[in-house]
Amino acid sequence: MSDCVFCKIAQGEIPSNKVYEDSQVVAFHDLDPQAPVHVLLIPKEHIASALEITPENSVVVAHIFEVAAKLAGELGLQNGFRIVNNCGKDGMQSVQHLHFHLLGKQQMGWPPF
Ligand code: IU
Repeated sequence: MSDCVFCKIAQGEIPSNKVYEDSQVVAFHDLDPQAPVHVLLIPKEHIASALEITPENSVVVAHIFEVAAKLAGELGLQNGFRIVNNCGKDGMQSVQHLHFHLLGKQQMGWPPF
């Protein structure tokens, strides 16, 4: 999508601090980290939110979780981590391109609100 910031990051049109890239997925450090490790994983394909996941595009979601597990190992998150997807207004989604937050290197709390 032409006016989507994360599409532009995925295409390399906007610089980001990338930690992983393949033909389907890009992962980069969040500009405003909420934990010592805070990486965003996005599909290169524009999917607006978790509400737009379909049987046709859902394979990339499983791939994102595989990549997240690999990155968790590389980024020193052997003690655990959290993967978050914010969806829609109530979910506090601010960028309308599907993304998963990989957060770690600290003790998390629960519940998250
Ligand atoms: P959210 O789940 O939509 O609320 O998260 C969007 C995240 O994208 C948020 O943590 C921002 O700091 C982050 N981000 C970024 O890393 N780089 C950007 O250019 C923009 C947002 I716009």
